[in-house]
Amino acid sequence: MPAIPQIDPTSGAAPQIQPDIPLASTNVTPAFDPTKVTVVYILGGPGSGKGTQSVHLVQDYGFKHLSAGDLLREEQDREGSEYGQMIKDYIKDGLIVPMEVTVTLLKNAMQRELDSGKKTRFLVDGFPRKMDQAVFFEQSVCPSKCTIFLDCPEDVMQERLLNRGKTSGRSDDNAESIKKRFKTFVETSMPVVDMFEKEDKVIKVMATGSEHDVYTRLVEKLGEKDIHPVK
Ligand code: UP5
Ligand code: MG
Repeated sequence: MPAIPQIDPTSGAAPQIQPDIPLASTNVTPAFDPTKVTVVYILGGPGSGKGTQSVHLVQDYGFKHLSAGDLLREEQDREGSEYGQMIKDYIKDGLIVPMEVTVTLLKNAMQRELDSGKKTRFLVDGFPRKMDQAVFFEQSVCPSKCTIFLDCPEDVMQERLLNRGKTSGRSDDNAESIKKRFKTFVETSMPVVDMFEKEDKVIKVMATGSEHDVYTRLVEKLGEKDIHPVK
Protein backbone atom coordinates (compact mmCIF):
# COMPACT_ATOMS: atom_id res chain seq x y z
CA MET A 1 0.00 0.00 0.00
CA PRO A 2 1.39 3.45 -0.78
CA ALA A 3 2.23 5.33 2.42
CA ILE A 4 -0.23 8.11 3.16
CA PRO A 5 1.89 11.00 4.38
CA GLN A 6 1.16 12.67 7.69
CA ILE A 7 -0.10 16.22 7.67
CA ASP A 8 1.50 17.22 10.95
CA PRO A 9 4.41 19.41 9.86
CA THR A 10 6.48 18.23 12.86
CA SER A 11 6.49 14.72 11.43
CA GLY A 12 8.70 15.93 8.62
CA ALA A 13 6.70 13.95 6.07
CA ALA A 14 5.31 16.40 3.59
CA PRO A 15 2.38 15.15 1.51
CA GLN A 16 2.93 14.94 -2.17
CA ILE A 17 0.63 17.60 -3.51
CA GLN A 18 0.43 16.24 -7.02
CA PRO A 19 0.72 12.52 -6.34
CA ASP A 20 1.46 10.09 -9.08
CA ILE A 21 -0.58 7.20 -7.80
CA PRO A 22 -1.21 4.07 -9.82
CA LEU A 23 -5.00 4.36 -9.79
CA ALA A 24 -5.63 0.99 -11.37
CA SER A 25 -3.29 -0.85 -9.04
CA THR A 26 -4.65 -4.21 -8.01
CA ASN A 27 -2.16 -5.22 -5.34
CA VAL A 28 -3.17 -2.62 -2.76
CA THR A 29 -4.67 -3.69 0.57
CA PRO A 30 -7.08 -1.22 2.19
CA ALA A 31 -6.01 0.09 5.61
CA PHE A 32 -9.40 -0.87 7.11
CA ASP A 33 -11.16 -4.18 6.67
CA PRO A 34 -14.62 -3.57 5.11
CA THR A 35 -16.01 -6.57 7.00
CA LYS A 36 -15.24 -4.74 10.26
CA VAL A 37 -15.55 -1.10 9.22
CA THR A 38 -18.52 0.32 7.31
CA VAL A 39 -18.15 3.38 5.09
CA VAL A 40 -21.21 5.11 3.65
CA TYR A 41 -20.69 8.24 1.56
CA ILE A 42 -23.23 11.06 1.52
CA LEU A 43 -22.89 13.15 -1.63
CA GLY A 44 -24.86 15.90 -3.32
CA GLY A 45 -24.35 19.41 -4.62
CA PRO A 46 -23.34 22.33 -2.42
CA GLY A 47 -26.31 23.09 -0.18
CA SER A 48 -28.18 19.87 -0.98
CA GLY A 49 -28.38 19.15 2.76
CA LYS A 50 -25.57 16.66 3.37
CA GLY A 51 -24.63 18.10 6.76
CA THR A 52 -28.24 18.59 7.80
CA GLN A 53 -29.29 15.02 6.99
CA SER A 54 -26.09 13.62 8.49
CA VAL A 55 -27.15 14.89 11.92
CA HIS A 56 -30.27 12.69 11.77
CA LEU A 57 -28.41 9.70 10.36
CA VAL A 58 -25.85 9.88 13.16
CA GLN A 59 -28.60 9.96 15.75
CA ASP A 60 -30.66 7.08 14.35
CA TYR A 61 -28.15 4.85 12.59
CA GLY A 62 -25.14 5.10 14.90
CA PHE A 63 -22.69 6.54 12.41
CA LYS A 64 -19.61 8.57 13.16
CA HIS A 65 -19.96 11.64 10.93
CA LEU A 66 -16.86 12.73 9.04
CA SER A 67 -17.34 15.80 6.85
CA ALA A 68 -14.42 16.25 4.46
CA GLY A 69 -15.21 19.98 4.20
CA ASP A 70 -15.25 20.39 8.00
CA LEU A 71 -11.95 18.50 8.34
CA LEU A 72 -10.40 20.74 5.68
CA ARG A 73 -11.69 23.90 7.36
CA GLU A 74 -10.29 22.67 10.68
CA GLU A 75 -6.92 22.00 9.08
CA GLN A 76 -7.07 25.41 7.40
CA ASP A 77 -7.51 27.07 10.78
CA ARG A 78 -5.02 24.89 12.66
CA GLU A 79 -2.12 26.98 13.87
CA GLY A 80 1.07 25.98 12.09
CA SER A 81 -0.61 24.06 9.28
CA GLU A 82 1.48 24.27 6.15
CA TYR A 83 -1.67 23.69 4.08
CA GLY A 84 -3.80 26.44 5.60
CA GLN A 85 -3.41 28.99 2.83
CA MET A 86 -3.70 26.40 0.07
CA ILE A 87 -6.93 24.99 1.52
CA LYS A 88 -8.32 28.51 1.92
CA ASP A 89 -7.64 29.32 -1.74
CA TYR A 90 -9.12 26.07 -3.05
CA ILE A 91 -12.28 26.38 -0.96
CA LYS A 92 -12.92 29.98 -1.94
CA ASP A 93 -12.59 29.01 -5.61
CA GLY A 94 -14.76 25.93 -5.17
CA LEU A 95 -11.93 23.68 -6.30
CA ILE A 96 -11.04 20.24 -5.00
CA VAL A 97 -8.09 20.28 -2.60
CA PRO A 98 -5.34 17.82 -3.67
CA MET A 99 -6.56 14.46 -2.57
CA GLU A 100 -3.70 13.34 -0.34
CA VAL A 101 -4.48 16.12 2.11
CA THR A 102 -8.16 15.17 2.35
CA VAL A 103 -7.60 11.42 2.37
CA THR A 104 -5.00 11.76 5.12
CA LEU A 105 -7.37 13.85 7.24
CA LEU A 106 -10.17 11.30 6.77
CA LYS A 107 -7.97 8.27 7.39
CA ASN A 108 -6.51 9.81 10.54
CA ALA A 109 -9.99 10.68 11.84
CA MET A 110 -11.17 7.10 11.21
CA GLN A 111 -8.09 5.68 12.93
CA ARG A 112 -8.63 7.94 15.96
CA GLU A 113 -12.22 6.79 16.27
CA LEU A 114 -11.31 3.11 15.94
CA ASP A 115 -8.40 3.47 18.41
CA SER A 116 -10.77 4.94 20.96
CA GLY A 117 -12.91 1.82 20.59
CA LYS A 118 -15.96 3.80 19.62
CA LYS A 119 -17.83 3.61 16.32
CA THR A 120 -16.99 1.43 13.34
CA ARG A 121 -19.65 2.86 11.00
CA PHE A 122 -18.58 6.01 9.19
CA LEU A 123 -20.76 8.47 7.32
CA VAL A 124 -18.33 10.27 5.03
CA ASP A 125 -19.88 13.58 4.00
CA GLY A 126 -18.89 15.45 0.83
CA PHE A 127 -16.25 12.96 -0.24
CA PRO A 128 -15.18 11.58 -2.70
CA ARG A 129 -15.88 14.40 -5.12
CA LYS A 130 -13.29 13.64 -7.77
CA MET A 131 -12.54 10.36 -9.49
CA ASP A 132 -8.93 10.05 -8.31
CA GLN A 133 -10.04 10.49 -4.67
CA ALA A 134 -12.71 7.83 -5.06
CA VAL A 135 -10.40 5.23 -6.54
CA PHE A 136 -7.57 5.97 -4.13
CA PHE A 137 -9.78 5.90 -1.01
CA GLU A 138 -11.57 2.72 -2.06
CA GLN A 139 -8.27 0.96 -2.73
CA SER A 140 -6.08 2.20 0.05
CA VAL A 141 -8.40 3.18 2.94
CA CYS A 142 -11.69 1.29 2.80
CA PRO A 143 -14.16 0.21 0.11
CA SER A 144 -17.56 1.81 0.66
CA LYS A 145 -20.82 -0.02 1.32
CA CYS A 146 -23.00 2.49 -0.55
CA THR A 147 -23.49 6.15 -1.43
CA ILE A 148 -26.41 8.32 -0.41
CA PHE A 149 -26.96 10.90 -3.14
CA LEU A 150 -29.04 13.97 -2.35
CA ASP A 151 -30.51 15.17 -5.62
CA CYS A 152 -31.35 18.86 -5.57
CA PRO A 153 -31.86 21.54 -8.27
CA GLU A 154 -29.35 24.37 -8.37
CA ASP A 155 -31.88 27.12 -7.72
CA VAL A 156 -32.93 25.47 -4.45
CA MET A 157 -29.32 24.92 -3.39
CA GLN A 158 -28.38 28.48 -4.29
CA GLU A 159 -31.20 29.94 -2.24
CA ARG A 160 -30.20 27.83 0.77
CA LEU A 161 -26.54 28.78 0.51
CA LEU A 162 -27.16 32.50 0.05
CA ASN A 163 -29.48 32.38 3.00
CA ARG A 164 -26.92 30.57 5.12
CA GLY A 165 -24.26 33.01 3.89
CA LYS A 166 -25.94 35.81 5.84
CA THR A 167 -24.65 34.26 9.06
CA SER A 168 -22.33 31.31 8.31
CA GLY A 169 -19.07 33.20 7.90
CA ARG A 170 -18.08 30.59 5.30
CA SER A 171 -15.78 32.12 2.70
CA ASP A 172 -17.55 30.18 -0.07
CA ASP A 173 -21.16 31.13 0.77
CA ASN A 174 -21.28 34.03 -1.70
CA ALA A 175 -22.70 34.23 -5.23
CA GLU A 176 -19.32 34.10 -6.97
CA SER A 177 -17.98 31.09 -5.06
CA ILE A 178 -21.32 29.28 -5.24
CA LYS A 179 -21.23 29.51 -9.04
CA LYS A 180 -17.75 27.98 -9.06
CA ARG A 181 -18.82 25.24 -6.61
CA PHE A 182 -21.75 24.29 -8.86
CA LYS A 183 -19.46 24.08 -11.89
CA THR A 184 -17.01 21.84 -10.02
CA PHE A 185 -19.86 19.69 -8.79
CA VAL A 186 -21.28 19.11 -12.26
CA GLU A 187 -17.98 18.63 -14.06
CA THR A 188 -15.88 16.85 -11.45
CA SER A 189 -18.07 15.32 -8.75
CA MET A 190 -21.06 13.97 -10.67
CA PRO A 191 -18.88 11.46 -12.57
CA VAL A 192 -18.07 9.88 -9.20
CA VAL A 193 -21.77 9.43 -8.41
CA ASP A 194 -22.30 8.03 -11.92
CA MET A 195 -19.49 5.53 -11.38
CA PHE A 196 -21.04 4.25 -8.12
CA GLU A 197 -24.44 4.23 -9.80
CA LYS A 198 -23.12 1.83 -12.44
CA GLU A 199 -22.04 -0.43 -9.56
CA ASP A 200 -25.60 -0.22 -8.20
CA LYS A 201 -24.32 1.34 -4.97
CA VAL A 202 -26.27 4.62 -5.01
CA ILE A 203 -29.30 5.45 -2.88
CA LYS A 204 -30.76 8.51 -4.59
CA VAL A 205 -33.08 10.78 -2.66
CA MET A 206 -34.86 13.91 -3.85
CA ALA A 207 -33.57 16.63 -1.52
CA THR A 208 -36.23 19.32 -2.04
CA GLY A 209 -38.91 20.14 0.50
CA SER A 210 -38.47 20.43 4.23
CA GLU A 211 -35.63 18.89 6.21
CA HIS A 212 -38.13 16.45 7.70
CA ASP A 213 -39.56 15.47 4.29
CA VAL A 214 -36.11 14.71 2.95
CA TYR A 215 -35.22 12.61 5.99
CA THR A 216 -38.47 10.65 5.75
CA ARG A 217 -37.68 9.81 2.11
CA LEU A 218 -34.13 8.91 3.06
CA VAL A 219 -35.18 6.51 5.81
CA GLU A 220 -37.59 4.82 3.42
CA LYS A 221 -34.93 4.38 0.72
CA LEU A 222 -32.40 3.06 3.23
CA GLY A 223 -34.99 0.57 4.45
CA GLU A 224 -35.44 -0.69 0.88
CA LYS A 225 -31.71 -1.48 0.90
CA ASP A 226 -32.09 -3.25 4.24
CA ILE A 227 -30.34 -0.49 6.19
CA HIS A 228 -32.30 0.22 9.35
CA PRO A 229 -32.04 2.52 12.37
CA VAL A 230 -30.14 1.00 15.29
CA LYS A 231 -32.72 2.05 17.86
N1 UP5 B 1 -31.04 23.32 4.52
C1 UP5 B 1 -30.64 22.03 4.47
N2 UP5 B 1 -31.65 21.24 4.13
C2 UP5 B 1 -32.74 22.04 3.97
C3 UP5 B 1 -34.08 21.80 3.60
N3 UP5 B 1 -34.56 20.59 3.32
N4 UP5 B 1 -34.91 22.86 3.49
C4 UP5 B 1 -34.45 24.12 3.73
N5 UP5 B 1 -33.19 24.41 4.09
C5 UP5 B 1 -32.33 23.37 4.19
O1 UP5 B 1 -27.35 22.82 4.19
C6 UP5 B 1 -27.08 24.05 3.56
C7 UP5 B 1 -28.07 25.09 4.07
O2 UP5 B 1 -29.37 24.69 3.68
C8 UP5 B 1 -28.13 25.18 5.60
O3 UP5 B 1 -28.35 26.51 5.96
C9 UP5 B 1 -29.30 24.31 5.98
O4 UP5 B 1 -29.92 24.70 7.18
C10 UP5 B 1 -30.22 24.50 4.81
P1 UP5 B 1 -26.19 21.79 4.54
O5 UP5 B 1 -26.81 20.66 5.27
O6 UP5 B 1 -25.05 22.50 5.15
O7 UP5 B 1 -25.80 21.34 3.04
P2 UP5 B 1 -24.47 20.69 2.52
O8 UP5 B 1 -24.86 19.82 1.38
O9 UP5 B 1 -23.72 20.07 3.63
O10 UP5 B 1 -23.77 22.01 1.98
P3 UP5 B 1 -22.25 22.42 2.04
O11 UP5 B 1 -22.23 23.89 1.80
O12 UP5 B 1 -21.57 21.92 3.24
O13 UP5 B 1 -21.77 21.64 0.75
P4 UP5 B 1 -20.42 21.65 0.00
O14 UP5 B 1 -20.37 20.34 -0.62
O15 UP5 B 1 -20.27 22.80 -0.91
O16 UP5 B 1 -19.37 21.94 1.16
P5 UP5 B 1 -18.25 21.07 1.83
O17 UP5 B 1 -18.05 21.61 3.17
O18 UP5 B 1 -18.53 19.63 1.66
O19 UP5 B 1 -17.01 21.44 0.91
C11 UP5 B 1 -16.55 22.77 0.86
C12 UP5 B 1 -15.32 22.85 -0.03
O20 UP5 B 1 -14.29 22.05 0.53
C13 UP5 B 1 -15.48 22.33 -1.45
O21 UP5 B 1 -16.08 23.27 -2.31
C14 UP5 B 1 -14.02 22.08 -1.82
O22 UP5 B 1 -13.36 23.26 -2.14
C15 UP5 B 1 -13.46 21.53 -0.50
N6 UP5 B 1 -13.46 20.05 -0.46
C16 UP5 B 1 -12.43 19.39 -1.13
O23 UP5 B 1 -11.55 20.01 -1.72
N7 UP5 B 1 -12.39 18.04 -1.08
C17 UP5 B 1 -13.35 17.29 -0.45
O24 UP5 B 1 -13.23 16.06 -0.47
C18 UP5 B 1 -14.38 17.96 0.23
C19 UP5 B 1 -14.41 19.34 0.19
MG1 MG C 1 -21.78 20.33 4.46
